[in-house]
Amino acid sequence: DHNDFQVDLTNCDREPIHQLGAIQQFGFLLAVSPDWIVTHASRNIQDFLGVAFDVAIGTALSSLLTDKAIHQIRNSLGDLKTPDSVQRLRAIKLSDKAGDYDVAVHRSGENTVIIEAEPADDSAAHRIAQIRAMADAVKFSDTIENASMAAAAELRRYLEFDRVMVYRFDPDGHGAVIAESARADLESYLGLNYPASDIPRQARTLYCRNLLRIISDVNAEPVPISPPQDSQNEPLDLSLSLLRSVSPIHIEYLKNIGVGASLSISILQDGKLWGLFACHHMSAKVLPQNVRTGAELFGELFSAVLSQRTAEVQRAHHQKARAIHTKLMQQFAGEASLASNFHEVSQSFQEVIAHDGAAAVIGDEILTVGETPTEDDIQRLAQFLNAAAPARIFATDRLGKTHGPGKDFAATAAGVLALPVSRDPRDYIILFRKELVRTVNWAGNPAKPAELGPNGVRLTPRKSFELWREEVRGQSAPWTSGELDAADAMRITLLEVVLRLTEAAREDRE
Ligand code: BLA
Repeated sequence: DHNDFQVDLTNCDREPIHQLGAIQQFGFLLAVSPDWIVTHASRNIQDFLGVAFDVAIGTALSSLLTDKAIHQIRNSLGDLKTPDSVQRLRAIKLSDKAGDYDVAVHRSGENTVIIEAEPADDSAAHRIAQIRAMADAVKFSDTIENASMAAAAELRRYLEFDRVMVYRFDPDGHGAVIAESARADLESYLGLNYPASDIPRQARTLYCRNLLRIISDVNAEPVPISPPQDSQNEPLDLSLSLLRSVSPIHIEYLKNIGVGASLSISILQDGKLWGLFACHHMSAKVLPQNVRTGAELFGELFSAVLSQRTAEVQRAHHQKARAIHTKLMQQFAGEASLASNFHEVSQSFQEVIAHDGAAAVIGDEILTVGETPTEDDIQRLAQFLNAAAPARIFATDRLGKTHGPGKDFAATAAGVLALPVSRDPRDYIILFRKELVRTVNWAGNPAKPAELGPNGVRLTPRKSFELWREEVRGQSAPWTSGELDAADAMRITLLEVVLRLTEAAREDRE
């Protein structure tokens, strides 16, 4: 039974956080079937609609809401563009007994429509005007770092929150605070790293579908939804819900760091979660629907600017790689072999892909420039590449992890980018990057994301974001995706060149 799931630190990734069977208290929820019968209600609907939840369940929606309201809700369903769309209605009168409500409507599965409502709040409508200037601040920033800093500052002013951070994920799921704007008396989190377990996988998946997550009061009691299950014995799927209640572990986490309300806005790149605007308020805070919508739009704009900047960098890289292609073709115009030209080739590479040393493995011959491992080490590396890499480029910033002997020469060559430049036998051009010993500042020891909690059985997330320094060894600067693209283009160029040279050599023999 889903509702009996006991979350602890070993099963965080499996907690069904979209099916907790409860909502936050700042609104109410109704679920209806295709024939507009109320199948579920949050237990607090009495406070809003003047009808007890157990009376409402099983009755027609029209016994709770006015025909006009139902008409508006039904129409909004027709406007849903994708299965994950949510429609928002501003200030509608739901019943004769109550005032105006801001409403969110979406489908949950085939047979359920979820209606969430909160008292209409127009008090911050003037803030929407700020969004124009916020957009400009981001659009006219030259780098991703500056755009992030500008965005954090602008968003904090707009939300009137105590702290806004840009939290960026790395490929391992760990993350770092790359920009921050915070109330002057708060300790800064800028530059701190956090383990992947702080935001479990299923939460990250949800944030790709539902771009704004609000937790309005960490001290509020969740409001149960009744009944806990539907006719298929399943709890309601609240993936796209605005009011979705929160895992007790995450609530503890927020309390531990003194946060009263939190808001996260997803930053997506190519449909994947690149990062979050992580926003904290030190006391409880409910944000009106129109302010949330503005913030969500701003997040989408930021994502678009990010894509644009990334594309610009890639384009510049691509142009450089094409220029090198032409140059390489010229270098090999005559009869010259790869071996006799290796020095020039490695210089051409240096212009697009910075490296500390390079080697060419051509048959039994090994040529090197700059700082490289020994010939024996390179020979063994080539054997490893023959087995490990198919006919594509191979890149790692921590060779020792996949190729054991690499550990011994990590200081000179922790990073390896290898390009196969012939079919059979395998010849390679290999670029090396030396180890870059760096210090990562973690918020607490990442290997120990928790301590034993007061109740013994359950663990609580660590109490402190206190600085914990880790020295990272055996790693080089990473090969960027632009560099990898360029390397692949150059591999193809060289493959052509080498084929042509082989061809020419054969003709000479004949
Ligand atoms: C969710 N964890 C989150 C979220 C953030 C963080 C931003 C999104 C929800 C929100 O806005 O509050 C983590 N918050 C951070 C980090 C910083 C920050 C890293 O401000 C850095 C400055 N959390 C744990 C452990 C578990 C866990 C050990 O630390 C599990 C055992 C769970 N975190 C957890 C869960 C959610 C979460 C379940 C999802 C909450 C939800 O959306 O329902």
